[in-house]
Amino acid sequence: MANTVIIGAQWGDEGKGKIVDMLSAQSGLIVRFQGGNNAGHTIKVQGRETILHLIPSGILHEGKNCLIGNGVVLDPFVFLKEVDELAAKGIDVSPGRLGISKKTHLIMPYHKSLDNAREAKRAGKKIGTTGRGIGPCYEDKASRVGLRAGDLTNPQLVREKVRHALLEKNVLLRELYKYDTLDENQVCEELLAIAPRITPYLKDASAEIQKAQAAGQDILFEGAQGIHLDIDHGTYPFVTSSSTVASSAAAGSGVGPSALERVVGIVKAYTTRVGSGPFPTELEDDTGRYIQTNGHEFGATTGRPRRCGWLDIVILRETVRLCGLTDIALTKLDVLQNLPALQICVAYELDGQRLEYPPQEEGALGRVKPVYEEMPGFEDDISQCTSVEQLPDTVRAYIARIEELTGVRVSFISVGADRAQTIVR
Ligand code: 2SA
Ligand code: GDP
Ligand code: MG
Repeated sequence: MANTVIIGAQWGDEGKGKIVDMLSAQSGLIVRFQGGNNAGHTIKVQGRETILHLIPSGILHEGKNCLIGNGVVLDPFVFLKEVDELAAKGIDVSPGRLGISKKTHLIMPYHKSLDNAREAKRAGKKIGTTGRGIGPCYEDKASRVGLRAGDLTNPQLVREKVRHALLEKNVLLRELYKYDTLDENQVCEELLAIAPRITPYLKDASAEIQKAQAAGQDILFEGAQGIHLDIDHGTYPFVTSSSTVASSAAAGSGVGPSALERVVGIVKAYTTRVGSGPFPTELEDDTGRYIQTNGHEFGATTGRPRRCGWLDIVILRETVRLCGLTDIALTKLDVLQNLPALQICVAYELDGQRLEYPPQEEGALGRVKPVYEEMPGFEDDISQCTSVEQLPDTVRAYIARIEELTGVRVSFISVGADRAQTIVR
């Protein structure tokens, strides 16, 4: 199949979990390379739904190995909960097939406190984070004071790092945010108590990937969130704290960029966003509510309602440019059934100028006016279609127009949440 990177081409929740699960069948090793348990990746197999937050979406395929790369931030308690939940469903989550890079940074309880305390303090200017401690954990990584998974084999190092971290963070929590402080001993003891369950999973992830490649296996890199939530290229400051672009798969797992052979952008047939930030094609009307209800657009981690709007080609053009997309997987087409017409945003207008790409100045995206092109809607139920030929002409025209406007081939078409409801072209 070739080593493949899967990324969310919009603002997340495009259906990455479903496509990663499907492509896992042809891969040997599936690797998460950024983000943490802010992610919610849903997989549905024969009607049974599984939502994964940390463990790669390949885990449901027997015999496939999974890795959590160094670019991920890992909440060890959430990891174990997920392991236990999967084990209860009869899935093998033993260290024989699941690994964590020793370099993966750990989300600590004070990261969660700071995430929530900061959001509360931002009042009218909330980012709308998931509250999972993602941002503060990446801050500590960049500040060179973070705890890494590999530290769990060294209790003295854990104690030193926690002491150092709390010296600063407890002052912030108490003085600035009027928030509960954390007890150093309690933080250390709770973490060290679960360490023996985590340490068997510790691996040199880079070496594991090399081993799989040497055995002729293809690697599947599983992105989380979406390109427009990227810390550098997203709608800053309304972004997550990791690098979500395709090239981050290399640095976030420990391979060279030449190992990334194919980049599949998951594109929802419309657009959604959860959390704050500009969203030019947002629909705050009955059509938006129809899409939200029909598409069950609620956060897979927090349950928050997702904002919904028309497909935005301008942001997709930027994704193609930033990630070098080789293919598109178009998802949730079935959700658009029974809308009288479909609008595609093909450009923006800003201060009398037509833009083909999003403006880069902070705040400017919030002022653009979408330029729409109208396409006919469709009434047929497409959720059981198994080939492109079975799709109504109007749906095929919509797909063809997306290919034309983005310059990228739509290689997969998803018409329902189940693994089987996918058309491969
Ligand atoms: P954070 O928690 O620091 O990463 O939040 C920063 C922004 O990133 C957004 N974000 C997400 N957007 C879409 N989906 C995500 N995962 C969940 C899902 C979201 C949920 O699968 O539905 O359940 O709410 C995700 N994770 C982070 C977030 O909304 C902020 O805008
Ligand atoms: P991810 O974060 O990109 O993996 O996406 P999420 O799992 O957060 O959200 C996607 C939602 O859409 C999940 O509930 C999926 O089960 C569902 N889904 C995925 N593909 C399709 C599709 O083609 N049609 C429909 N109706 N639902 C889909
Ligand atoms: Mg999601």
